[in-house]
Amino acid sequence: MESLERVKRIAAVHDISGFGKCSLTVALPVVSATGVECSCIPTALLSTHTGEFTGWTRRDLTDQMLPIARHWHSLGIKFDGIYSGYLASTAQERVLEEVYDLIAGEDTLIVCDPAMADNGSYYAGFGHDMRDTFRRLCARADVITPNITEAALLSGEEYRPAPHSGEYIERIFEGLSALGPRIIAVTGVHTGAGEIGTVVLERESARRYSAMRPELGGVFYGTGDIFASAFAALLTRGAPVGTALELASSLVADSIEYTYRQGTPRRDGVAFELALPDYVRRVAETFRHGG
Ligand code: PXL
Repeated sequence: MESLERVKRIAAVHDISGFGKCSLTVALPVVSATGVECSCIPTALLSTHTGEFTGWTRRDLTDQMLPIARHWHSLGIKFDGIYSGYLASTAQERVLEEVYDLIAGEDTLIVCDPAMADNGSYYAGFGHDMRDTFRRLCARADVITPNITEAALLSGEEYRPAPHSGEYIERIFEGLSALGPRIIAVTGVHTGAGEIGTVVLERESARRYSAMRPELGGVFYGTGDIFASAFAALLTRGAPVGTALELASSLVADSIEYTYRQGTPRRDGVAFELALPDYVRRVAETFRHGG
């Protein structure tokens, strides 16, 4: 019988927002749909995400994170990737570092999505101390996936809504490179020609990649999380950077298109469920041909 590829495993460290399709409610299905196992360490439990909702409930789960990681460590569970996102507080920086020490091996891919801001503003309750936390965490990561607001904050560049010139992006790449990650993916980049998408710098080869699609206008919540979840899982499974970028970007673009056609409220999240079957087919096709 043909030998089967070993299923890779990711530990996803994000909050769980019960409604609104972001963080773990996106990471779990998208990582799984990529053919990668998704274990999780929840950082906080909220009733909804904090964008455009008010009155959300929230419980900080800092005290659960290390006991979970210690238990996994005691069981000898190995992780091919650790993919983190929204943190409940800056105090979780130390905790995440300890999680790495407990469950990351030599070859574990560390992916950090510095989820703290969008459209020029910090998320509710966050400020520059969270930026400093993410600067340090990005230094420990192999891959980072900030949106353009987060990339500007982390690199020390001024935030610009749009358009984003090549020269502006290069300055951002330079600032983020100084933090140390090998692969930098900046989402929500507007070229100014009615297009929006993601630009990637692979530092070792100095190669730049870009995936742009026509812009539909406005904010679609959760798309950064969909991109980062797919990109993290594809790289963990072994896809080359350009392939991972194209596949993750198609999933985001298709999810946005379905949402646009459905006309559902933006804050409810995007209809990625409708885009997953095509994504799964493309992923299967990619890995049939060896990634
Ligand atoms: O999508 C990022 C995100 C994650 N978690 C929470 C959020 C947001 C964005 O607003 O509020 C709780």
